Amino acid sequence: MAILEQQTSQQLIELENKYGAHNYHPLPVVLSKGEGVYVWDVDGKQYYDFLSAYSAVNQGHCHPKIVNAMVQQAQTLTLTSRAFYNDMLGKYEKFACEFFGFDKLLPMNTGAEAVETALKLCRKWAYEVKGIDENKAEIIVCKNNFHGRTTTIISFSNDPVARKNFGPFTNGFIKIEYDNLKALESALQNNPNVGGFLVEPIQGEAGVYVPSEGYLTKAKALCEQYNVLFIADEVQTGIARTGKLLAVNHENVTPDILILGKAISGGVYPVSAVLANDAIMNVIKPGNHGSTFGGNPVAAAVAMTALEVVRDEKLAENAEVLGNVFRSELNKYIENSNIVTLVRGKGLLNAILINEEEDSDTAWNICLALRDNGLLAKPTHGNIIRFAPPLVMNEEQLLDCVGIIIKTLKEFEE
Ligand code: IF1
Repeated sequence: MAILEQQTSQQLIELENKYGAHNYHPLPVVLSKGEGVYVWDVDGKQYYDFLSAYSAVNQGHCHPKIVNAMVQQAQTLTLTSRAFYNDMLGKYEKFACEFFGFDKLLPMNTGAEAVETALKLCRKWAYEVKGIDENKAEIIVCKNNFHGRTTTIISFSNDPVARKNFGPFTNGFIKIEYDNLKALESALQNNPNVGGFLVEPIQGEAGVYVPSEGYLTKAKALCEQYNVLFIADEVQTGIARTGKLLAVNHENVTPDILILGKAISGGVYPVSAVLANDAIMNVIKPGNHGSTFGGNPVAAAVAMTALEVVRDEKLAENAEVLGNVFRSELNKYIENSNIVTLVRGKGLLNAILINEEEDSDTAWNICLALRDNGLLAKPTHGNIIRFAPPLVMNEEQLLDCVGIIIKTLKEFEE
C-alpha cells in the first residue's frame, strides 16, 4: 500500500494534523515499534517508555505470549456477538473471577464503558435491592476524578476542558473531596438515596494522588454502614501497577464492584471488565446491557494470557521493589533540587511535582528534553510529570532511566 511507504516524522505528524480530529496534543515523537520497555521512532531512535500507554502496557510492548494468543485466536474465531455462545467467554469469565475473587464478570471493551456499566449496575441494585425510589439514586464521586470521557462520566468531572460545551449533563452524582472521610460520612448521612461510592484508589490523572493510609478501609466501612456499594475504578491502578494486583490490596479492601481495563489485555487489544458478586451482578437480566464486541473470543484469549503473564512474571512484586528504588533515588536528588518539590506514588505509578504554576510549560519542556535524552513521559496537569514504565523493567534499566531523568532535570536547575 502506497500509504505505508517510509515517511518522515514530520510527514506523519502532518497527516494526523490534516486528517485526524485534534483531540490530543501529543509529544512530537512518532513511534513505529515497541518491545518490552522500549519503543522506537520512525528514524530508529530507541526510547524507554515511561508512560506505558497510561498503564495499559504493564506487561511490556508486544509481549510475545499475549501477541501469540491474539494471533492464534484471530485465525480461529474473532467475534460471534453475544447472540450466540462461544467456547472462549465462559473460560475467560471463570479464569478472571477466580483471579480477582468475585462471582461474576460483565465483559466490555474500554475503561469508560466499564465505568458506565458499573454506574448502571449500581443504580439497578439501588432500586431493586436497596429499595431506593426509582430515578432518585445518587452516586458519590470525588473531585478531580478521572473515569473516562462519556457524557455521563464528564457530568461528574470538574475538569472544565473535559466538560465545556458538552452539556446537558447527567444528574444523580454528589461530589466530595478525595481522601476526606468526614466529607464521605457527611454525604452518606445527609443523602438517604445514595447507592454507591465511586473512587480511584489512587487518583491518576489528578497527579498520582495517593490517599492517606487507611482511607480506603474506612471508606469501605462507611459504605457498609450505610448500605452503599464501594466501587473501585482500577482501570489505571489495577493489574499490578501499584505493587499489588489491585491498589485496594494495599489495604485488603474488597470492593463491591471492581472496574478493570487497560492492562487487563497488556495493551494488545481493547478489553475491560466489571466484576461483582451474585447479590449485585444478578440484578442484570437479558436485554439490560451489552456491547457488540464485549467478551469477544480474541478479548478472552488475550486477557487470560495477559493475566497469566502478570502472575507468572511476578509483575506486582517487581513493581513494588522497583517503585521503592525509583522514589528513593528521586528523593535523594530532590533534596538539592530547586525545581522538583516532591515525588509520590506506589509501585511503578509515580509522579514528580515541578515547582511552577499549573499553566507553566516547564513540565512540557522537561518532557521534550527527556525525549531527546531517550525517555518518553508526559505531564498530567501542567506541572506534574507522571512516570509509569512497563512492569517488566529490571533494576539495571530502571537505574539507567533514573540517570536520564536526573540528568535531564539538572538541565533545568537554575
Ligand atoms: C484519555 C487520563 C490517564 C482512567 C481511569 C477510566 C478510564 C481511564 C482511572 C477510561 C483512562 C486514560 C484515558 C486517556 C488518557 C488516560 C488518562 F489522562 F485521561 F486521565 F490514564 F490518567 N478510569 N485513562 O485512567 O478508560 O475509556 O480510556 O479505556 O482519555 O486521554 P478508557
